[in-house]
Amino acid sequence: MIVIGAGGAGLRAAIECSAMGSKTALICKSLLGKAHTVMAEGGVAAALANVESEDNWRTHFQDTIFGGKYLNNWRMAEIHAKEAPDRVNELEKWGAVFDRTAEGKIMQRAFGGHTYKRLAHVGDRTGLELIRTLQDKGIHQGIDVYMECTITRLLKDGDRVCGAFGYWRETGRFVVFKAKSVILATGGLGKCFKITSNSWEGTGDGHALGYEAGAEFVDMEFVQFHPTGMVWPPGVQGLLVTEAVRGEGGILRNNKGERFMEKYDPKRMELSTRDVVARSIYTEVKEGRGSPHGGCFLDISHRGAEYVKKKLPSMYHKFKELADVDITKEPMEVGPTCHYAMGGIKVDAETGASRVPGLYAAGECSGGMHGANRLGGNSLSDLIVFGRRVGAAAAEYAKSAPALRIDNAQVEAAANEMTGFFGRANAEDPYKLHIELQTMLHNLVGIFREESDLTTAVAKLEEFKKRVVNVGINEGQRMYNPGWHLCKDLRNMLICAEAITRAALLRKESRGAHSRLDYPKYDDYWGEHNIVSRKNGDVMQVEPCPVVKTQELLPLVEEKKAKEKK
Ligand code: MEZ
Repeated sequence: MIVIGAGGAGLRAAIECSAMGSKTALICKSLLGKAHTVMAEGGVAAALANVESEDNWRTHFQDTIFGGKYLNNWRMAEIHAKEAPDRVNELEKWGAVFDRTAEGKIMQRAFGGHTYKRLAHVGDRTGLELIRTLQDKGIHQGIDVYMECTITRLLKDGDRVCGAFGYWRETGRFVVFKAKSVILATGGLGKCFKITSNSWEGTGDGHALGYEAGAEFVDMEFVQFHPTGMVWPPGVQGLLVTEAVRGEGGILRNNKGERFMEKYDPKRMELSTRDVVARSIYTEVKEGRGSPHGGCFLDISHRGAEYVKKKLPSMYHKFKELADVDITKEPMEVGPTCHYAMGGIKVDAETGASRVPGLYAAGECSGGMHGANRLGGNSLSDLIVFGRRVGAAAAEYAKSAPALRIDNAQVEAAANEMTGFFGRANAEDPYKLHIELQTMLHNLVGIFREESDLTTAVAKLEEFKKRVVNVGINEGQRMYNPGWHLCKDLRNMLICAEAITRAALLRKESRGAHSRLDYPKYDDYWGEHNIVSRKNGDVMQVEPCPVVKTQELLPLVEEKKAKEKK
C-alpha cells in the first residue's frame, strides 16, 4: 500500500501499516523531514495533566468543540481527546525529547482556547522533534521511502482506488505505483493565498487527488489565518511566529501602545482562539492603528533574555537573523498568515476512509476534526492519533482486497496531461496565474468576506479555470523544471480555491474562521456542514448537511455552551 505525503500524519500512518505487515511505500513531494508539520512549533495538545492536574479528555474535547464552533465531527474530537495522551507518551518512548517539569514529567504550556496548560513541547521546535522521531522509527521499521516524487493522479479499477501516477521531480520521468489501498496525507493548501506560513509544497495536492477520484470535501470555507506571521522584511512575510510566544506571556499592542485584545476578548486576551485574534489584528491595522509594516506589535521582552532564549530559541534566532530584531529587548512586528485548512476530504471518524473504496485520508488534507476553527496544538495530536488509525484501517482493507488491475488508458491520460504542458502556442504563464489566484483569494476570500466579493471571486475562478486549460511552459525539459511542476499544482490549487469560495458563498453566517461582513451573526445553533462533490462530469456542487450529534457527548457539549455563555 502507499502513503502519499510524509509529514506527521503520513509517517505515523506508514509506521502503523508496516507494523501490521503491509508492504508500505511512503511517497513525498519534498525531501523526507521537510513538511509543514515542523511549522507547528509551540506544541502538541494532549490532556496529560502534568502541569495542571485537573485536565482530562472531557475538557480537551469541550475546548476543541467550542473552538470549532460545534461544527467538528464530534466523534473525531472525542477520539482525538481520548487518544492524544497515549500517542504523545508513545512518541517519548520512541525517542522524542520533550521539555521537562521539575519532577521530570513532560512539560506543558498554555495555548489559545485550551482551558489548561496542555501543550507538550520541545522549546519552539515541537513539530521538528515529532518528525525526527517518526522518521527514525519509520526508517528502522523498514518503510520504503520515495522522495521528490509528485503524484498527479490516483488510478482506479472500477470504483476502487488501485494506485497512483506521478513523476520524479529530479528527472521528470513518470512512475506508476500499484496499491490495494492509498492514504492521502499531503497536508494543506496555503499556497492558494498570498501570505502564508506554508512552504512551496502546500498546494492542496491531496485535496485535489481525492476530489478527482470521487471523494467529497467537508467545510472547505474554513481556512485558518494564524494571527502571528512575520510581516517584515518582505522576503519572509508570512513565516510563522509561534503561538507559544503568547503562551509564554507575549502581549499584543497597536501603534498607540494599547493592549487591544482587552477590547475584543477581555477574558482570554492574547490566548483567545486564533480566529478571534487574527480578526482583531486585522481590524486594528485596517483602522489605522497598525505597525509600520502593516501588522501589530508582539512583545515578550518582559520575560527576560534568559527565559526567552530557553523557551523560544527558534523565534529568537529567526528574528535576529532575518529581521535584525532582538526579541529579548524589543517587540516583533506580526500579522495574520494563512496557516491551515480546517476543511478537507470527508472521512469516516474511526478509520479515515473516504467514500471511495481503498482511499483514506489523514491530517490536514482530511476534514471534520477541527470544525470551524482549529485550536493551536491540535494539529500535531490529530496527525498522530488519526495517522495511526488510518494506517491500521488501510492495512486491514488491503489484506482482504481482491487483486487489482491497472488501466493503461488512465496511465496514458495522466502522462498526456503532464506532457501536454510543453510547447503550447500562446501558453498561459503558470507563475503569473498563480500570483493572480493568490491575490484574488487574499482580497476577496480572506479574513473577512461578503456576498459581492465572493460572487466576484466565483466569476474570477471561472475565468481562471478557462485559462488554466492552456497553462504551459515553453522552455526546458522535464528534468527538474519547477515551472512545469507548477502547471499541475495550479490545477490542484484551483480545485481547492473553488471549493473554498463556493462553500463560503453558501454559508450565510459568521462562524469560526469564516467571517461574513454581511452576515455577522453567529447563531448559537449547531450548524450545518457544507459538503462539496463533483457532479455531472466536472461541476462542483456544494450541499448542506446536518451535524451528527452523538447523544452520549451532548451533555458535555451543552455544559461547555452554558459555561461560555456566562
Ligand atoms: O498547531 C499549530 O498550528 C501550532 C502549534 C503552531 C504554533 O503557533 O506553534
